[in-house]
Amino acid sequence: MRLAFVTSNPGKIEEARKYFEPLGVEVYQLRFPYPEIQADTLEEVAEYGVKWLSERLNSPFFLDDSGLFINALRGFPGVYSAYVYKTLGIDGILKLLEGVDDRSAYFKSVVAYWDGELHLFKGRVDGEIIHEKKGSGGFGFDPVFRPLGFERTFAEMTTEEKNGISHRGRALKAFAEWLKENLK
Ligand code: ITT
Repeated sequence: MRLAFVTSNPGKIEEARKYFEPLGVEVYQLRFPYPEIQADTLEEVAEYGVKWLSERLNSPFFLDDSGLFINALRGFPGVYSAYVYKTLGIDGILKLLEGVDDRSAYFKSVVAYWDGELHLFKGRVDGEIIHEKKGSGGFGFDPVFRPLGFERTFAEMTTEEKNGISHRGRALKAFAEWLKENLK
């Protein structure tokens, strides 16, 4: 089976490929820019994107909308994570957290699959924002995010390790289980 992943982010593609490969599912990147509306939740952003794409693509596809939610910043950057990553960057986030004791944060991912109907799969991972960047793997905010119970950041893990505990890995797991049940 082949699955089209609509994304501009090669990091997301790498993670989905590594996740699905052992299951015999090939993931390929479909570059088809879609509008990401300003909304309060990742679910709303994902749903709007899927509806928009479903009017333009003729076969099943999925997308992933995700974000980093920092508790001391009341959930910022959250739904604005992509924009904040491009503008403030990791250094900007570290600056905002200077002198802040509560470094707790979580990543959330909403994977939305369209096959004529919308199916949403979600995942979350809790952790903390460390004080300086560590590691060169992954993408985005990975070098400063250390998941709870681990000594290393996501950027210091292999893709498989990250997938085993990450927000996206969890959403992909729910998606894979659904596919297994529904594509018999
Ligand atoms: P597409 O929308 O084209 O898929 P994107 O990078 O713009 O790619 P999002 O709109 O979902 O993706 O933005 C999420 C941002 O949150 C992303 O750019 C990263 O900065 C950050 N992010 C999401 N998942 C992450 C992860 O697993 N590790 C590190 N940062 C992540």
